[in-house]
Amino acid sequence: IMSLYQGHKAIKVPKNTTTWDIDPYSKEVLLDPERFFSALREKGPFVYLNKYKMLACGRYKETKEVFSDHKRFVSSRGVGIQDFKLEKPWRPPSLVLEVDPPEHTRNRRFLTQALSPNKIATLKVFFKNCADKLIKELLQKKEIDGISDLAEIFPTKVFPEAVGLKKIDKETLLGYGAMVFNALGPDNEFRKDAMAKGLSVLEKINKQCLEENIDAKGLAKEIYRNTADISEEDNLAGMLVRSLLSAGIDTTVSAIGNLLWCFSKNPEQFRLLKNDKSLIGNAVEESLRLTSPVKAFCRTSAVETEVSGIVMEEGTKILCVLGSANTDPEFWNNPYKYDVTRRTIGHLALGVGVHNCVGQTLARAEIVALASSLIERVKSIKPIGEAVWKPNNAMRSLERLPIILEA
Ligand code: OVM
Repeated sequence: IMSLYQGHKAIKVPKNTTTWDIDPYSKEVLLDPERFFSALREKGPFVYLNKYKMLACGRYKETKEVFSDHKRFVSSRGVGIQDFKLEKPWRPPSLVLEVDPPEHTRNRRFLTQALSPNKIATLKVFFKNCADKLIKELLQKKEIDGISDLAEIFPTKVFPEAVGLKKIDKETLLGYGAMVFNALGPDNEFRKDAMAKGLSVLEKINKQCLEENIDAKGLAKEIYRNTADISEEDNLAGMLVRSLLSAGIDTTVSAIGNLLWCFSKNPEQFRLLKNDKSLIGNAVEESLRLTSPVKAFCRTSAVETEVSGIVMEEGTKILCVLGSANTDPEFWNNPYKYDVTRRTIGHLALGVGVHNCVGQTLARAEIVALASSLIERVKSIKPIGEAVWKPNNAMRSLERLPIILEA
């Protein structure tokens, strides 16, 4: 008899698997993930979470293996702890994030076309001009909050314009992002808080996805154009635009905040960058690796299967901790060091396999534009107070980062 537990099947402890009482979604863990990561890796290829009756993995090898095999480890049953086969999700499932091939392959192609490197290339000057303008303004203020004055401002300004969103404000975008990512966890205080803003945000988001509210020049219009023949089908284009709004804001806000955190904590690395601008791309990759803005996604085993000697039953939820894989000492030398000269290749911050981040060219273009402005215009980034992290069931982002930008 199958019992539903925390929205998924309560699995039995697999043979040779350590059990663990920790709550990965507790405030303590969310605010200090690195201790959780190293303990998770120490305990074996997979651990059994007693509190959730599911598995978690945080070693590079197994995290990559699970993520790379979309046939055995599906996304269509949800990439949070809820199993969509057993419980109704809070919103209609995403047509890319929460679906498997072959549907995924077809739907993703519409996004790939709209977000292709040559389309993004035309946006780079716009991003850089916006970044320059913002940094110039902030240099006047000197003492700033790296999050509310910078990380939250930049993507919420450039992204809606690039995508061609006519009717959307920063608070709605950030509020929706908080819902989407906190919804991946259990129904704890963080999920409840995010959902409390609920209906009004959802209404605005759905409205924004309609063709009439989309600018003719942006990337979203491209999606409407490319799906024109088949778009009566279930609001296909609108749902794909919704994916841009879900995945495009919180992620880059977090990535930029975390990059500033890396810079402010490692002034010698910032100086290295100022002396050699060719390292910028790598400095961004290294911040993605070290801080993994999307900390974890789940997969669900579609069949009974085995990984690294651990046999898991059908319907097993696995919390794949990307942030932990990205700091696994078996794979990375000195993994907790922010090192802009490291050959940062193979990190899992943007996923791996068929679901790897479809917006990554756009995301990187935004972050690199901002990083370039910083190293060109700012002499140093000094912390002037405690960095405060913001608990979130799936993201690793800052609430506050008091810094001084010195010209
Ligand atoms: C989506 C979606 C939502 C959240 C994250 C994401 C990181 C995608 O709705 O398609 O990818």
